Amino acid sequence: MFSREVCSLFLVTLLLLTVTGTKEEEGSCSADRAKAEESDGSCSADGAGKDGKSCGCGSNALNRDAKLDKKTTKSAAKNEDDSDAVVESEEPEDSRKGMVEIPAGKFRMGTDEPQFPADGEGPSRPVELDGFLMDTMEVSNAQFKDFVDATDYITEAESFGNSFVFFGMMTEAQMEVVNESVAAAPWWYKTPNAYWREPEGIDSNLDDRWDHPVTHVSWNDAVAYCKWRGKRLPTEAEWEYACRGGLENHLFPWGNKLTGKGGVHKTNIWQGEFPTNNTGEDGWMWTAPVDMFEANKYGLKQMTGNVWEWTADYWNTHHKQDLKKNPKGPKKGTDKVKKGGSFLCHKSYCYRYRCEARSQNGVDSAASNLGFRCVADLNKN
Ligand SMILES: [Ca+2]
Ligand SMILES: [Ca+2]
Repeated sequence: MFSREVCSLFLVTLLLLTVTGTKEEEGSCSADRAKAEESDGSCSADGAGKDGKSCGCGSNALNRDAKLDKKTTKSAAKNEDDSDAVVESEEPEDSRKGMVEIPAGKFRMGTDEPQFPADGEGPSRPVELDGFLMDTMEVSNAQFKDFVDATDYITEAESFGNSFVFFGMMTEAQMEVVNESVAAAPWWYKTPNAYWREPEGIDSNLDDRWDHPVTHVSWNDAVAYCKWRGKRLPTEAEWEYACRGGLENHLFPWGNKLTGKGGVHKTNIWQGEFPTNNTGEDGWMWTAPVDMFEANKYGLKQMTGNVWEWTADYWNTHHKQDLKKNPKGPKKGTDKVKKGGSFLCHKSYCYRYRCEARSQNGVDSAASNLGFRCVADLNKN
């Protein structure tokens, strides 16, 4: 069902015409960050690289107002669910299960060696944070089901009646009902009836994926879930600090080498040529269970890879270099910051499975590769 063989000849042809500029991925990179993986150029905040070509998986283009290759005439219903109306229903003590304490401290956020300067990865700047608790894993489908069962919450993808699905995940029957793709990233299909419980639309289910990360959740949905658990979304600073796991100026949560001894994979990303050849060498074609792969030194799993993770902060690409304490990002904005990259990220096309990497989506956006985890304040018992 979920294999690359589902791609029709037509689609592959379309994509090959669209996708240019991919290059071979190296199996690993130097332990020296300066000699570590090189990217093939900078990208703009909307994912466009040199010559205007997309240089990401295109998921930052998956906003509700995204330009589609065939204009939609269906207006989306507004989700009337107000996250403020979601009542905290769990005992905080129980909701703290599965969390670890991230110690207070100082770190350097961002980098002076940005791979994508237009994303606002730099400059490196000092940040001081209070300690907090963080979910060790991405929120799973089973955990989200508990929330929906208890609250009858309706996600925004359900209200809109569609979500963005990566074409390779769909069966031929599912692809037949789709007639709109994202102009800037044609491997993303606006798929009727796709939502967290039916991630590829019709005839899809979570039978073998209850322990995988929940997807097709908007920022508003994520906020509502965390609130119900008595938690909140992490700020971008908290997320990045936690991702680094106490290491300074390293690319990944575990260090600078992408893979371990013998080429052992450290996270779930894309091997092969994006977007048409997914070898699944790391063991997973699409999402992986949230407890897979090694934890970083703080005990956190899959901070990079598997699914992108929403943060609380509004998107902004200009950062001051003075010391900030518990920064919360810009006061206003439109898009929200997401961190960590996803199973669709490949070095040649979306080298964003790094702690300082960042991207953005609108608050009502949802997609196959976007999830979240929650944090909580230490002083809230
Ligand atoms: Ca993979
Ligand atoms: Ca992740």
